[in-house]
Amino acid sequence: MSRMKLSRIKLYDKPECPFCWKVRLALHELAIEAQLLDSQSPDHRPVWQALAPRKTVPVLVNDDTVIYESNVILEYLADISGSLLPKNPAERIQPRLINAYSDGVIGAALREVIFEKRGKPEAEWDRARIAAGITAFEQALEFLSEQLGEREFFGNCYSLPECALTARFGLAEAYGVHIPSQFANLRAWFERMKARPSYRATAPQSLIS
Ligand SMILES: N[C@@H](CCC(=O)N[C@@H](CS)C(=O)NCC(=O)O)C(=O)O
Repeated sequence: MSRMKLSRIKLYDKPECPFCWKVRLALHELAIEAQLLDSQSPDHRPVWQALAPRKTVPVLVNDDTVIYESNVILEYLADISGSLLPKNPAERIQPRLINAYSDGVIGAALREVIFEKRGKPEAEWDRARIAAGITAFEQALEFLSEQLGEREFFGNCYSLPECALTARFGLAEAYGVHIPSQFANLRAWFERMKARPSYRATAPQSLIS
């Protein structure tokens, strides 16, 4: 793939946000250069907030183009690069569906664990909430495991679900939630994703140091 020099692209970012991480993965995999701007810094916060109607990250800016939804960002990156989604419309469906499942189902389950543990001493954790989140996560993995089967990727190439689920599983692992051994195909898939240069290059520093 040719390396695109598009460093005028800016990404208003937050390292531990799974939606931001999936965009960082996409940028790295596509070799698109972007300036990562910390949305929480006093220099960038007012600009970011003015751009994002729901005050969420990520926000991608490319000249006059402003995109404040991670999935619209991914579709845009796929459009400008010609990669990240299969070419055939019928084959694009599966990666888009798994990406939506990652946001909606996997994300909702993990949120219970991460929001409960984050910034709290262990003694104050609501263990029932954490257990419910882990159960929901493991149930959701059954569908993903079936969908992946013995394939290398969820679609016919590295695409949206690889970005979305790598970020989700990476954060899960950091919060002590692991893929159970019965889902050997998902475990192997995640190990392959972690072995790609994009993983270390885009992971929040707090996860890899
Ligand atoms: N649907 C949005 C969701 C983005 C989102 O919820 N981002 C969270 C961080 S993970 C956020 O910005 N929360 C407000 C904040 O952190 O100030 C997207 O896909 O971009």
